[in-house]
Amino acid sequence: MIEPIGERINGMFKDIRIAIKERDASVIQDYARKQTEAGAKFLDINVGTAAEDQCAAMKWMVEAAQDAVKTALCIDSQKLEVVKAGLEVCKNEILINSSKADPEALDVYMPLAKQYNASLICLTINKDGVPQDIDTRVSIAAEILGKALEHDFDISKIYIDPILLPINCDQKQATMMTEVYQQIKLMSDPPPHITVGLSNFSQGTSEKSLLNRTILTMSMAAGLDAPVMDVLDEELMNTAISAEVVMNSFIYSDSFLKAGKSMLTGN
Ligand code: THG
Repeated sequence: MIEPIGERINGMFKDIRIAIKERDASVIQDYARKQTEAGAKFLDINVGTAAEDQCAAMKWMVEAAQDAVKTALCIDSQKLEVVKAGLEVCKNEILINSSKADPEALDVYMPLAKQYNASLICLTINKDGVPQDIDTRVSIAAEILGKALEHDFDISKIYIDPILLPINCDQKQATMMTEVYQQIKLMSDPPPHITVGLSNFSQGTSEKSLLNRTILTMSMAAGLDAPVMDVLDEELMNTAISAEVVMNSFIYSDSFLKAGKSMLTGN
Protein backbone atom coordinates (compact mmCIF):
# COMPACT_ATOMS: atom_id res chain seq x y z
CA MET A 1 0.00 0.00 0.00
CA ILE A 2 0.99 3.59 -0.61
CA GLU A 3 2.62 5.34 2.36
CA PRO A 4 1.43 8.94 2.01
CA ILE A 5 3.59 11.62 3.64
CA GLY A 6 1.36 14.57 4.63
CA GLU A 7 2.90 17.79 3.30
CA ARG A 8 0.90 20.38 5.22
CA ILE A 9 3.07 21.08 8.30
CA ASN A 10 5.53 23.19 6.34
CA GLY A 11 6.60 26.79 6.99
CA MET A 12 6.10 27.50 3.28
CA PHE A 13 2.38 27.76 4.11
CA LYS A 14 1.36 31.08 5.61
CA ASP A 15 -0.73 29.69 8.48
CA ILE A 16 2.16 27.44 9.60
CA ARG A 17 4.62 30.34 9.28
CA ILE A 18 2.44 32.43 11.59
CA ALA A 19 1.92 29.51 14.00
CA ILE A 20 5.72 29.07 14.29
CA LYS A 21 6.20 32.78 14.92
CA GLU A 22 3.48 32.89 17.60
CA ARG A 23 4.31 29.39 18.95
CA ASP A 24 0.65 28.43 18.52
CA ALA A 25 0.78 24.62 18.88
CA SER A 26 -2.94 24.16 18.17
CA VAL A 27 -2.42 24.90 14.43
CA ILE A 28 0.29 22.22 14.15
CA GLN A 29 -1.79 19.76 16.17
CA ASP A 30 -4.94 20.32 14.08
CA TYR A 31 -3.00 19.48 10.92
CA ALA A 32 -1.31 16.53 12.65
CA ARG A 33 -4.72 15.05 13.57
CA LYS A 34 -6.47 15.90 10.29
CA GLN A 35 -3.69 14.47 8.11
CA THR A 36 -3.49 11.33 10.25
CA GLU A 37 -7.26 10.82 9.96
CA ALA A 38 -6.94 11.34 6.19
CA GLY A 39 -4.48 8.43 5.95
CA ALA A 40 -1.01 9.95 6.26
CA LYS A 41 1.56 7.33 7.25
CA PHE A 42 4.13 10.07 7.95
CA LEU A 43 3.78 13.78 8.70
CA ASP A 44 6.33 16.00 7.01
CA ILE A 45 7.70 18.57 9.47
CA ASN A 46 9.47 21.47 7.72
CA VAL A 47 10.18 24.83 9.38
CA GLY A 48 10.49 26.66 6.05
CA THR A 49 12.90 29.50 5.58
CA ALA A 50 11.23 32.25 7.62
CA ALA A 51 11.94 30.99 11.16
CA GLU A 52 14.74 32.90 12.91
CA ASP A 53 16.14 29.95 14.86
CA GLN A 54 15.37 26.93 12.67
CA CYS A 55 16.67 24.39 15.21
CA ALA A 56 14.43 25.76 17.98
CA ALA A 57 11.47 25.93 15.58
CA MET A 58 12.01 22.31 14.47
CA LYS A 59 12.14 21.09 18.09
CA TRP A 60 8.95 22.99 18.90
CA MET A 61 7.09 21.63 15.85
CA VAL A 62 8.12 18.02 16.53
CA GLU A 63 7.04 18.30 20.17
CA ALA A 64 3.74 19.92 19.22
CA ALA A 65 2.96 17.20 16.64
CA GLN A 66 3.84 14.22 18.85
CA ASP A 67 1.77 15.62 21.71
CA ALA A 68 -1.23 15.25 19.37
CA VAL A 69 -0.54 12.03 17.40
CA LYS A 70 1.54 8.83 17.38
CA THR A 71 2.02 9.11 13.59
CA ALA A 72 5.58 8.75 12.29
CA LEU A 73 7.29 12.09 11.65
CA CYS A 74 9.27 13.01 8.55
CA ILE A 75 11.96 15.43 9.73
CA ASP A 76 12.42 17.70 6.70
CA SER A 77 15.33 20.10 6.35
CA GLN A 78 18.28 20.57 4.02
CA LYS A 79 20.37 21.50 7.08
CA LEU A 80 21.97 18.72 9.12
CA GLU A 81 21.81 20.70 12.38
CA VAL A 82 18.07 21.30 11.95
CA VAL A 83 17.48 17.58 11.30
CA LYS A 84 19.54 16.72 14.39
CA ALA A 85 17.50 19.14 16.50
CA GLY A 86 14.32 17.34 15.43
CA LEU A 87 15.82 13.90 16.08
CA GLU A 88 16.86 14.86 19.61
CA VAL A 89 13.26 15.43 20.72
CA CYS A 90 11.36 12.99 18.48
CA LYS A 91 9.67 10.08 20.28
CA ASN A 92 7.58 8.87 17.31
CA GLU A 93 8.90 6.69 14.51
CA ILE A 94 11.20 8.72 12.22
CA LEU A 95 11.82 9.24 8.51
CA ILE A 96 14.74 11.62 7.87
CA ASN A 97 14.13 13.98 4.92
CA SER A 98 16.73 14.10 3.47
CA SER A 99 20.33 13.29 2.55
CA LYS A 100 22.01 14.17 -0.71
CA ALA A 101 23.72 11.31 -2.52
CA ASP A 102 27.37 12.28 -2.48
CA PRO A 103 29.43 9.76 -0.44
CA GLU A 104 30.40 12.33 2.18
CA ALA A 105 26.74 13.14 2.91
CA LEU A 106 25.62 9.49 3.01
CA ASP A 107 28.52 8.63 5.34
CA VAL A 108 27.00 11.11 7.80
CA TYR A 109 23.27 10.50 7.32
CA MET A 110 23.23 6.69 7.18
CA PRO A 111 24.92 6.24 10.59
CA LEU A 112 22.73 9.03 11.99
CA ALA A 113 19.57 7.30 10.77
CA LYS A 114 20.77 3.97 12.22
CA GLN A 115 21.45 5.64 15.56
CA TYR A 116 17.78 6.71 15.73
CA ASN A 117 16.44 3.52 14.10
CA ALA A 118 15.08 5.88 11.45
CA SER A 119 14.29 5.46 7.77
CA LEU A 120 16.07 7.79 5.34
CA ILE A 121 15.06 9.73 2.22
CA CYS A 122 18.00 10.08 -0.18
CA LEU A 123 17.74 12.62 -3.01
CA THR A 124 19.38 11.76 -6.32
CA ILE A 125 21.40 14.97 -6.04
CA ASN A 126 25.18 14.97 -5.83
CA LYS A 127 27.95 17.53 -6.20
CA ASP A 128 26.95 18.07 -9.85
CA GLY A 129 23.48 19.28 -8.81
CA VAL A 130 19.94 18.18 -9.75
CA PRO A 131 19.98 15.62 -12.59
CA GLN A 132 17.76 16.42 -15.56
CA ASP A 133 17.85 13.05 -17.31
CA ILE A 134 16.93 9.41 -16.67
CA ASP A 135 20.40 7.83 -16.65
CA THR A 136 21.97 10.21 -14.14
CA ARG A 137 19.06 9.75 -11.71
CA VAL A 138 19.26 5.96 -12.06
CA SER A 139 23.03 5.79 -11.63
CA ILE A 140 22.90 8.02 -8.52
CA ALA A 141 20.15 5.77 -7.12
CA ALA A 142 22.46 2.78 -7.65
CA GLU A 143 25.22 4.59 -5.76
CA ILE A 144 22.82 5.20 -2.86
CA LEU A 145 22.00 1.48 -2.67
CA GLY A 146 25.71 0.64 -2.81
CA LYS A 147 26.32 2.93 0.16
CA ALA A 148 23.42 1.31 2.03
CA LEU A 149 25.09 -2.10 1.60
CA GLU A 150 28.39 -0.67 2.80
CA HIS A 151 26.69 0.72 5.93
CA ASP A 152 24.61 -2.42 6.44
CA PHE A 153 21.55 -0.18 6.13
CA ASP A 154 18.24 -2.02 5.61
CA ILE A 155 17.20 -1.23 1.98
CA SER A 156 13.52 -1.36 2.97
CA LYS A 157 14.20 1.72 5.14
CA ILE A 158 15.67 3.67 2.19
CA TYR A 159 13.37 6.10 0.35
CA ILE A 160 14.88 7.33 -2.92
CA ASP A 161 13.68 10.72 -4.19
CA PRO A 162 14.58 11.16 -7.89
CA ILE A 163 13.39 14.82 -7.79
CA LEU A 164 10.10 15.72 -9.42
CA LEU A 165 10.20 19.13 -11.14
CA PRO A 166 7.22 21.40 -11.96
CA ILE A 167 5.35 20.71 -15.22
CA ASN A 168 5.64 24.37 -16.19
CA CYS A 169 9.41 24.17 -15.78
CA ASP A 170 10.18 21.18 -18.04
CA GLN A 171 7.25 19.23 -19.41
CA LYS A 172 9.32 16.23 -20.56
CA GLN A 173 10.33 15.38 -17.00
CA ALA A 174 7.16 13.59 -15.88
CA THR A 175 7.34 10.66 -18.31
CA MET A 176 11.08 10.39 -17.69
CA MET A 177 10.31 9.95 -14.00
CA THR A 178 8.09 6.91 -14.54
CA GLU A 179 11.00 5.27 -16.38
CA VAL A 180 13.27 6.15 -13.43
CA TYR A 181 10.87 4.58 -10.89
CA GLN A 182 10.67 1.35 -12.90
CA GLN A 183 14.44 1.06 -13.12
CA ILE A 184 15.00 1.78 -9.41
CA LYS A 185 12.42 -0.86 -8.42
CA LEU A 186 14.48 -3.48 -10.29
CA MET A 187 17.71 -2.66 -8.49
CA SER A 188 17.22 -4.77 -5.38
CA ASP A 189 14.91 -7.27 -3.72
CA PRO A 190 13.31 -6.00 -1.60
CA PRO A 191 13.43 -2.70 -3.49
CA PRO A 192 13.81 0.70 -1.83
CA HIS A 193 10.75 2.91 -1.42
CA ILE A 194 10.32 5.75 -3.89
CA THR A 195 9.37 9.27 -2.75
CA VAL A 196 8.81 12.57 -4.52
CA GLY A 197 7.31 15.92 -3.58
CA LEU A 198 4.12 15.32 -5.60
CA SER A 199 2.85 18.91 -5.32
CA ASN A 200 6.12 20.16 -6.80
CA PHE A 201 4.67 19.05 -10.12
CA SER A 202 1.66 21.38 -10.07
CA GLN A 203 3.25 24.32 -8.29
CA GLY A 204 2.18 27.60 -9.85
CA THR A 205 -0.33 25.96 -12.24
CA SER A 206 -4.11 26.03 -12.49
CA GLU A 207 -5.86 22.64 -12.00
CA LYS A 208 -3.38 21.59 -9.30
CA SER A 209 -5.60 18.85 -7.91
CA LEU A 210 -6.27 17.32 -11.36
CA LEU A 211 -2.59 17.38 -12.31
CA ASN A 212 -1.66 15.82 -8.95
CA ARG A 213 -4.22 13.02 -9.41
CA THR A 214 -3.03 12.31 -12.92
CA ILE A 215 0.67 12.16 -12.13
CA LEU A 216 -0.02 10.16 -8.96
CA THR A 217 -1.84 7.44 -10.92
CA MET A 218 0.81 7.23 -13.62
CA SER A 219 3.61 7.25 -11.05
CA MET A 220 2.10 4.60 -8.78
CA ALA A 221 1.82 2.29 -11.77
CA ALA A 222 5.58 2.68 -12.23
CA GLY A 223 6.53 2.19 -8.56
CA LEU A 224 6.12 5.46 -6.65
CA ASP A 225 4.92 4.41 -3.19
CA ALA A 226 5.67 7.17 -0.67
CA PRO A 227 4.84 10.61 -2.06
CA VAL A 228 4.97 13.78 0.02
CA MET A 229 1.44 14.90 -0.88
CA ASP A 230 -1.69 16.85 -0.01
CA VAL A 231 -3.47 14.12 1.96
CA LEU A 232 -6.27 16.57 2.80
CA ASP A 233 -7.26 16.55 -0.90
CA GLU A 234 -9.91 13.83 -0.65
CA GLU A 235 -10.13 13.21 -4.39
CA LEU A 236 -6.35 12.76 -4.51
CA MET A 237 -6.48 10.23 -1.67
CA ASN A 238 -9.38 8.41 -3.33
CA THR A 239 -7.34 8.27 -6.52
CA ALA A 240 -4.47 6.66 -4.60
CA ILE A 241 -6.81 4.04 -3.12
CA SER A 242 -8.37 3.42 -6.53
CA ALA A 243 -4.92 2.93 -8.08
CA GLU A 244 -4.07 0.41 -5.35
CA VAL A 245 -7.20 -1.64 -6.00
CA VAL A 246 -6.58 -1.52 -9.77
CA MET A 247 -3.05 -2.83 -9.07
CA ASN A 248 -4.61 -5.67 -7.03
CA SER A 249 -3.05 -4.56 -3.72
CA PHE A 250 -6.26 -5.47 -1.90
CA ILE A 251 -9.48 -7.26 -2.77
CA TYR A 252 -12.10 -5.31 -4.72
CA SER A 253 -15.52 -4.75 -3.20
CA ASP A 254 -18.10 -2.06 -3.93
CA SER A 255 -16.95 -0.35 -0.74
CA PHE A 256 -13.27 -0.36 -1.80
CA LEU A 257 -12.82 3.34 -1.00
CA LYS A 258 -13.93 2.75 2.57
CA ALA A 259 -11.80 -0.40 2.82
CA GLY A 260 -8.73 1.36 1.40
CA LYS A 261 -9.17 4.31 3.72
CA SER A 262 -9.34 2.05 6.76
CA MET A 263 -6.21 0.21 5.59
CA LEU A 264 -4.41 3.55 5.42
CA THR A 265 -5.63 4.84 8.78
CA GLY A 266 -5.46 1.47 10.52
CA ASN A 267 -9.00 1.71 11.89
N1 THG B 1 11.18 16.01 -1.83
C1 THG B 1 11.27 15.70 -0.52
N2 THG B 1 10.72 16.48 0.44
C2 THG B 1 10.08 17.62 0.09
C3 THG B 1 9.96 17.99 -1.26
C4 THG B 1 10.55 17.15 -2.24
N3 THG B 1 9.54 18.42 1.05
C5 THG B 1 9.00 19.70 0.73
C6 THG B 1 8.38 19.71 -0.65
N4 THG B 1 9.28 19.15 -1.61
C7 THG B 1 7.10 18.92 -0.63
N5 THG B 1 6.05 19.69 0.01
C8 THG B 1 5.32 20.64 -0.70
C9 THG B 1 4.37 21.36 -0.01
C10 THG B 1 3.58 22.27 -0.70
C11 THG B 1 3.77 22.49 -2.05
C12 THG B 1 4.72 21.78 -2.73
C13 THG B 1 5.50 20.84 -2.06
C14 THG B 1 2.94 23.45 -2.81
N6 THG B 1 2.49 24.54 -2.27
C15 THG B 1 1.63 25.42 -3.01
C16 THG B 1 2.43 26.21 -4.05
O1 THG B 1 3.62 26.48 -3.80
O2 THG B 1 1.88 26.53 -5.10
C17 THG B 1 0.87 26.35 -2.14
C18 THG B 1 1.72 27.13 -1.15
C19 THG B 1 0.85 28.07 -0.35
O3 THG B 1 -0.38 27.91 -0.28
O4 THG B 1 1.43 29.00 0.24
O5 THG B 1 2.68 23.24 -3.96
O6 THG B 1 10.50 17.39 -3.45
N7 THG B 1 11.90 14.58 -0.17
